[in-house]
Amino acid sequence: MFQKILIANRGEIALRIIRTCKEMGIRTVAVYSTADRESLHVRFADEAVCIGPPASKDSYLNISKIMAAVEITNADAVHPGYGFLAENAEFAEICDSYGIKFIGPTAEMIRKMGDKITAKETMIAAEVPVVPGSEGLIQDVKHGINLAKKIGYPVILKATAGGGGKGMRIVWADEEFEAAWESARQEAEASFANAGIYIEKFIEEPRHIEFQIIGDQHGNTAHLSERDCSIQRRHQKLVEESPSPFMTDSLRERMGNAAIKAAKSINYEGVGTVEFLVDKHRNFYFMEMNTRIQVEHPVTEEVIEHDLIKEQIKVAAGEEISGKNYYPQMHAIECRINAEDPFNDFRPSPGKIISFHSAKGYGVRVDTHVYAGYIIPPYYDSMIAKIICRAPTREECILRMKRALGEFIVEGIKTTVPFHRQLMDDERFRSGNFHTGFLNDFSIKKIAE
Ligand code: MV4
Repeated sequence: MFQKILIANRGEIALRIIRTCKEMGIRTVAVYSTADRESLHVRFADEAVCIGPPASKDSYLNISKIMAAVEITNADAVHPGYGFLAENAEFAEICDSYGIKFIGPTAEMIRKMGDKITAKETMIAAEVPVVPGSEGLIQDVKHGINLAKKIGYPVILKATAGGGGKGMRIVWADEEFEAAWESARQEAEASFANAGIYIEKFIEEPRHIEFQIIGDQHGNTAHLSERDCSIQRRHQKLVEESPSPFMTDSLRERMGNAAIKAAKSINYEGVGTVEFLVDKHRNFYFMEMNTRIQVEHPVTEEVIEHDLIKEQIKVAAGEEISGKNYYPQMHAIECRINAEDPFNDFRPSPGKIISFHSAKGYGVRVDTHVYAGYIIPPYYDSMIAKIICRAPTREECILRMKRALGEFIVEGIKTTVPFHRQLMDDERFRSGNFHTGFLNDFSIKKIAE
């Protein structure tokens, strides 16, 4: 087992990793920018190293500074968390060349899944269902229009270097194709320095259902069931839950097998997530694979009763897993609390937290790095807490979440708590009958909260 892990991240995930390391008897090193001097991850780690000024590119994204921190503290492994360098193949490679274990898959696996066309080709070869569409990139407008005709409108254009909605365009007819293609290319080039675009049939009103998977270094792979992440706004997830209200035993069996096939096709090592689109007929299609621990991993932890960070560290250290799948024993819902104003288009609301009262009590978990007096810096993402509730049924879980949201009090900044309170009361949410377009129709009522 590792002696000392450096956590190349900040915020709640850095704390989350430190907690598990402590329980495993592993020493921890925090790194921090000058904006994060007062952060809890700095206080709770055994050692802390300042790696530069606030801008991410000069600190949390700066590979040389992180490697310097690894060297001076003698860490033998790096946990990248999510975001920042978590899916940076070059970083994984550099760790490897220094003899430092990158807690995650190999650089090659990250690269294969990072390029969406390569990922899709890999899935086709592994016989994992993918959305019908072009094999390879669109060469020019004429080629694209021909493909669109063959696939049948509506189609969706996607950036091969993308993910998360950037460089995506829906096209409904020939006449719209050229303008959509030009703007998708420009956006992809500007965002990823890669203008490659591919085309797929546009699946209307899909659900986003993802499978948590785990693979060890001995060839064993298992799935840990699904999370439904259909409640999103501009490709930012706001609520996740497990099991999916849309799931059936037979669909879970089929999707779980597909997720395992996807992971096995690249001999996947570590924890990862296979994302699927699911249409109203319960057809499912591989969308992408995330080669990191995700924000919403606690939802799975609560329903299968395992610490995923611990499992991740164990497989990184070479331990073998049983290879058996895990099924939800409970219902769990996570609400992401962001420092944003839900009454003003979710505008960021950084600043000082004057008072803070967390939600507590039976079946409630809050993962957060904030406290009364903490100043939320404007440089990083706006998530300040995750409230995770669990209960035997979805109905009880929603009631518990309402109760927890009612006692979660933050003063000094705006948060998304009022949005979640209204969502938990929404008939359509409560019915479980929603898809990824749900929040386009949902409008928050202006009330004094
Ligand atoms: C799609 C799709 C419909 N059809 N692909 C959004 C982010 C990126 N990961 C892929 N996305 C989508 N791909 C086809 N062929 C609809 C979406 C999509 C979406 C997917 C999951 C969650 C929320 C979404 C919101 C809008 C569009």
